[in-house]
Amino acid sequence: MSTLAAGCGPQANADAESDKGPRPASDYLSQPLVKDIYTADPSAHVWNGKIYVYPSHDIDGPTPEDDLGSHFEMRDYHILSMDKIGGPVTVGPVALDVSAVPWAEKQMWAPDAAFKNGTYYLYFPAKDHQGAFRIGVATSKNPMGPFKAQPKPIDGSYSIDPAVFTDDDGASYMYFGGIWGGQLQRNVNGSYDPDGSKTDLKQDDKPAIAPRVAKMTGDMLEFSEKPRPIQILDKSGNPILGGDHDRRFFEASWMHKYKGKYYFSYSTGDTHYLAYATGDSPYGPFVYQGRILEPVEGWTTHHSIVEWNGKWWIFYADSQLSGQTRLRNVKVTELHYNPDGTIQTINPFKSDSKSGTGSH
Ligand code: FUB
Repeated sequence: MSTLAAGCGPQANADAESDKGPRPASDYLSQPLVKDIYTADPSAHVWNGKIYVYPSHDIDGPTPEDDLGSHFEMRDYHILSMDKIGGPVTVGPVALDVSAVPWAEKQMWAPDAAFKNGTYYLYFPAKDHQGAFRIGVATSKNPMGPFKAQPKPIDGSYSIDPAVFTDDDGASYMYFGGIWGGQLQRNVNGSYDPDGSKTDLKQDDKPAIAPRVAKMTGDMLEFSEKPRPIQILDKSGNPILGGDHDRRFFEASWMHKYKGKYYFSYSTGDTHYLAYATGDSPYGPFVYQGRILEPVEGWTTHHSIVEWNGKWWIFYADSQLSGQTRLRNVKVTELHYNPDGTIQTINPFKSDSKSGTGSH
């Protein structure tokens, strides 16, 4: 996750823009939800008619940028809430700090949350004291926290970016994983390989490293099964290959259901797209359909999709406020489906109008 590695995409775009000066605020499709703190990786949920957003809390740390995302040095979480989209946004107090998580050392990356039987669950990745990303869970009776962390990470968890989806039958599933700094490539053989020289498997002609899914136990605190790889196929039924950087999974899983179909969406990382694939089961396989969001300003792109007030919304992030990859701000805009269930591609800038078909 580095601007250093990106030869194209938003950073190249941002560099070109800097020659002309910064973009005017009016050119961004939507404006930052909050300006008091830097936020990214927004996981949105609607509980009791109110919208809660569980973001990463970006801070300006001292570590230089690298391909492993070492410059994302987040230490805590603050929850955002709003009564309606477009209304005032409340920034909650610290909901969980890394110092209160016995197993975690640093880098509290993209979280998600769930609700069941009167308890809210905050799922979060962090590096343990050996430098391995694991996924933890913390609980609260209040959606804004504070959350109390379980003493150990979820058994069998690894890598980053948990997204927990609850199906109509009440079963919950965690989708997770991320390559490069997210370490998925260090976990493909069943145990953590500390070799930090790997960013991905570098097997361009083989199926790309797959994101993972695992069903949760009834108490939402553990996996009830070993995480399984998720197949993302092209329309001919062939797996998307590792070399297909425009379409292969990189990080930032999200799952939502629309008209009975399962929509698995994700970031393509170094090509900076949010893409999606659809299927008939929460386990997949999923068939690649196209792009949801074109590259934003900043290196990363990460999102959630939620229904509120009869419309569908995508929460995402860019670097509008700071101009820096490590200091991001979350945003929201409406998502539109075509009659055949495909999603209309969104362009995050008004001056570039080639959005609307979802046909990439
Ligand atoms: O915010 C840190 C990491 O950057 C997230 O976990 C990734 O999804 C990317 O947004």
